[in-house]
Amino acid sequence: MFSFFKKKKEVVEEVIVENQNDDSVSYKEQDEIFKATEEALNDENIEHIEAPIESQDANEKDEPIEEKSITPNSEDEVKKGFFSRALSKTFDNIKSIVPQKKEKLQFDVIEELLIESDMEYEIIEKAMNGLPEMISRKELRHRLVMLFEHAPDVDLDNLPSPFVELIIGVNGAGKTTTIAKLANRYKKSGKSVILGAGDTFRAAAIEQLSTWASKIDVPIVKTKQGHDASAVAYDTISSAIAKNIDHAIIDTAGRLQTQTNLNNELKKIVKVCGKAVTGAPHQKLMILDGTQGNTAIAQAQAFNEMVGIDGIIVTKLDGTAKGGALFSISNQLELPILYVGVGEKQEDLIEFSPDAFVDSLLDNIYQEEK
Ligand SMILES: Nc1nc2c(ncn2[C@@H]2O[C@H](COP(=O)(O)OP(=O)(O)O)[C@@H](O)[C@H]2O)c(=O)[nH]1
Ligand SMILES: [Mg+2]
Repeated sequence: MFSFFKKKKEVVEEVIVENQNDDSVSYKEQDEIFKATEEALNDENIEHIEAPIESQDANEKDEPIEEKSITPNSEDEVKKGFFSRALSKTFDNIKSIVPQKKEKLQFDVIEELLIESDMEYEIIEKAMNGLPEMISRKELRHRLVMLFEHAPDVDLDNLPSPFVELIIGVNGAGKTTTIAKLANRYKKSGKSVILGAGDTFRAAAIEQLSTWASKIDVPIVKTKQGHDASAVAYDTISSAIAKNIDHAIIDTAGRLQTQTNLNNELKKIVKVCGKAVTGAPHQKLMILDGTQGNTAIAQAQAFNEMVGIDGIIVTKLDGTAKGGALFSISNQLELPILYVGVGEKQEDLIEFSPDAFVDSLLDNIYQEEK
């Protein structure tokens, strides 16, 4: 027990040293939270773990929903339908360039429609290099799908429990809404979920996530505005362990006073997650606003340099004609796009599939292949 205590003490000290520039955190409180957590763990009375932090009780695990027996093909058809509805603005734009579906399309026409959909010119050149003057659907499809070569490196059928996801991105990108969508999705598939209100920078952010938590009916760990976000992350994970919860999803602030401040806070959260459970956060997900097209890439690069991103979720694709930015986002960042957000409701999240996305795009300009 002594060695455990000593180990935990080191955690607190390390955190304090690393965070000495961050004046928004009360060390005394942070220390109290860690001490309480430590005691709770030592007592093996884990129910006390959330004592310093206001939280709701975990719900009983939902009965797992029976898996639908759909073949991969029909699943792709369903996804294709989702993409064509959700990306209607992008596709309408493309259709205005190719009003009549064709068997083969001219090189220049394809180039133009990809530019129009906000795909970066460098990537268009790369994708189309060596293609003939008249391009068939098959030829173009192959090149476009290739742009999404970066597959997620998690084994979805074999996730650690709790599976910890840290949600990262600038303010307004759609982080909090996406957390609600993910939570809803996991819950619907029979998994249990806990949320961590780690955007402690704004009171409204904590409120917003709490509202979603009660709407979706999942527990949440939260603290007051200005308090330590990494303590929230730690307690969320500890609570997930104690209550055997499958998914812990942790929100973060999108902007602090300075970039250094944000950088330090994110690094600290990541480190503290790893102290709560080895290997956490298992995924650091970057949320990008799809209406920003390629400008979102620079943001993602900055965050990637700060903490290393594992996957991307692009939001607000329902409101934009810039859906082609998905190609550039994945290709330039060398990261997989895991989901896309297509509305403000909890159901408006589609699992991203390069095949279904490219096919639904090509359906708008090419005749069916014989
Ligand atoms: N149309 C649309 N709006 C979205 C989507 N995702 C988020 N939003 C809206 O974007 C705004 C900012 O979202 P929020 O989750 O608060 O962003 P955060 O600051 O990154 O946490 C809210 O009004 C959301 O309803 C989406 O996929 N489509
Ligand atoms: Mg938010």
